[in-house]
Amino acid sequence: MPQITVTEHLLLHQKESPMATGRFTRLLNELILAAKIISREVRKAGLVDVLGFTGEVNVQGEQVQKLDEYANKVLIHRMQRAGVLCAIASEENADLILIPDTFPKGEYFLIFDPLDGSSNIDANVNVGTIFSIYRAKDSGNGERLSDLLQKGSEQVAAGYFLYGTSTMMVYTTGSGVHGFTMDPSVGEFLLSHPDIRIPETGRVYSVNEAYWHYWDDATREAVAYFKSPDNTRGKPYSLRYIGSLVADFHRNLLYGGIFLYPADVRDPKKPAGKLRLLCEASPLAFVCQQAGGAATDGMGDILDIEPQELHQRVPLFIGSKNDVAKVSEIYAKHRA
Ligand code: P6P
Repeated sequence: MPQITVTEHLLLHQKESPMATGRFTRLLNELILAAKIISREVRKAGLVDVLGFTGEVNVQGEQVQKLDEYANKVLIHRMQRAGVLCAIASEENADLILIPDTFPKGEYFLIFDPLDGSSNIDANVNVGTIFSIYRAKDSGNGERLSDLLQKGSEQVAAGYFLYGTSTMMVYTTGSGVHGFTMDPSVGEFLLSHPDIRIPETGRVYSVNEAYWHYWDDATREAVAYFKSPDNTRGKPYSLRYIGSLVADFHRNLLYGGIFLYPADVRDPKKPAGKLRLLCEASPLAFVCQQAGGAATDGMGDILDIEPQELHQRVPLFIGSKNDVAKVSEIYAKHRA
């Protein structure tokens, strides 16, 4: 296959998309540079002192891993200098990260989870970076949250980097989903998965069943469906759960399946479950929808949710269209 880089692929596709400016390409290339730097450190984790906890706690109340902190710093440093952003938001930072006046600003707003799944790093399990890109609303200079918080359907681009057996980048700008694999010998992401389509019905379900006793009846019925021999497949789905969202999502995107992180009553501070709307659910929902899949919070499409706050959490059911539709059907029945 001819070696097609992300930049070349964007130029080929930009003709079809409203981003026919070099500014978006510049944004994506800075993101790619940050991911290359993060990938280099992830690959040698264990050899250098990036393992273990910093002893600090992030805005989510989670122990911060050194690699978490490193990835967050690399992304903020690089993206503040991209010259096309008006603001940045990170899963690790409570508030908006503004662009210092010393750097040119632009019309895009970037949100990311710098290193999702980081609790797995010490066990050498895949981790990932998730990103979401919006255009700031015209009303302000893009430094007010009200200019930035928008529905997932307003995203201009979204995707993730997966630091796994190889380093991959998967993204969409609204013209399908495309996967690139890093060729370490040249340090470039090269097109390896053009036009990814998720099977309409999957064969895998991914959920942490340890929370069974904390779920409502609709959630229990949905999970029971996927492991029942009486479902439309006539046999149980396989349970695959790595505990690293990007890795679980990516496998289901390629093989077909559904990832579930339902609301549960374990933690009254997190009634909607653990995952965040803006830096996890929305970007993956955009990728999934563009690949022919779907994503719901049990009530409606993830991409239709109007965010109320930066770190808002939502239940997430995402993957093959028919499997997500089954969850929506069960939830609707229990609401009736
Ligand atoms: P649980 C990792 O911390 C993460 O945010 C996602 O990557 C992953 O899917 C989820 O949490 C795992 O959560 O509650 O099953 O351990």
